[in-house]
Amino acid sequence: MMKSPIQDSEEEKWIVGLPKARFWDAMDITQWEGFWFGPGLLKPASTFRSSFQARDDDVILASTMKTGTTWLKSLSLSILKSRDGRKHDMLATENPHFHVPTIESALFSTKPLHVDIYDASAPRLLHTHLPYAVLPDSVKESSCKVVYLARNPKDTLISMWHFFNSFLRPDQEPFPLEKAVDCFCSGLHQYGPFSDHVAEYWLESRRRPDKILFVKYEEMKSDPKGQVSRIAEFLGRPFGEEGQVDDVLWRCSLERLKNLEVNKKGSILLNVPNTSFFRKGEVGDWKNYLTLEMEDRIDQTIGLKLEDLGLIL
Ligand code: PAP
Repeated sequence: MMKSPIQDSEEEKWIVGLPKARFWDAMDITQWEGFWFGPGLLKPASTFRSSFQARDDDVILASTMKTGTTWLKSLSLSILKSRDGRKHDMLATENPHFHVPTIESALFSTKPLHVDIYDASAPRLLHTHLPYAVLPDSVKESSCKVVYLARNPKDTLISMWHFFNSFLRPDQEPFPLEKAVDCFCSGLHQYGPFSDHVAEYWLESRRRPDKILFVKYEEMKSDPKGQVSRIAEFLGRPFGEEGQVDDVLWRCSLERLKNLEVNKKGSILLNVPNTSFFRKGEVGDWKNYLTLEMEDRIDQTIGLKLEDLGLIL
């Protein structure tokens, strides 16, 4: 594995000087290049940025948190590496995050990794939560492909709220939703601001549609066959046989993944239980939680900003 060209001491110095904030009651976050990062992620993010050499046949999945990454990882893995799931179903043996590592978390992990992200077999299938601005130049300049998954901000927030609540002790109250909305609207959360994260990839995907495929979670739900075929074509692996798309969709379905033994126990990363990646997977679940006032705040800040760029989520 390649070493960071930045020495530890130097690196700590630049991190110490960056703006800090508290994200909900969950963690300290640090601002770098206009975005907020959770503890320990800046060093791997800068290592990735400065030393990763993309290959032309790499596939990089990208997303901000809780937009359906686990689904996109499962689908892309099935399209690229586990086409004939009846013979070789990789999802049945390990959690999708095991097979498709999130680069910055993988570099950060203290656990020995099963894949060396630098030496993984081609085509390398990797993921990042990092904003477009901090992707390595080699990712931007090589012919590697990027698939970005976006989701409605209100559903993303509710998914995030449940995710962090799942780590609370039974005697702890959930973080007040009102405050969670405040933080989300002002961009104070891991990989936030949400609108800037989405906007950067959106604009770049419009500038270079052959390089970045922009996918919406809601369209995956309403037209799964169409969207998965679109991803497969973009990755140069269109479906041929009748029934292949249905098979991939079934293997990657929330119902199936949630009930696989491998996802009902254990944790893939830093005590994040595998179960926490699978919840309801519904469009519009926010309606069960947000007041009209909260809805309006998100629409007027994040929603309008994206609409101005021609993006409706
Ligand atoms: P991450 O950022 O921690 O990787 P991510 O996978 O992006 O999480 O998002 C989790 C959301 O995707 C959950 O949404 P919910 O909280 O609204 O339910 C989860 O249920 C949903 N999800 C996970 N797997 C699937 C799947 N196979 N199909 C559809 N949605 C899924």
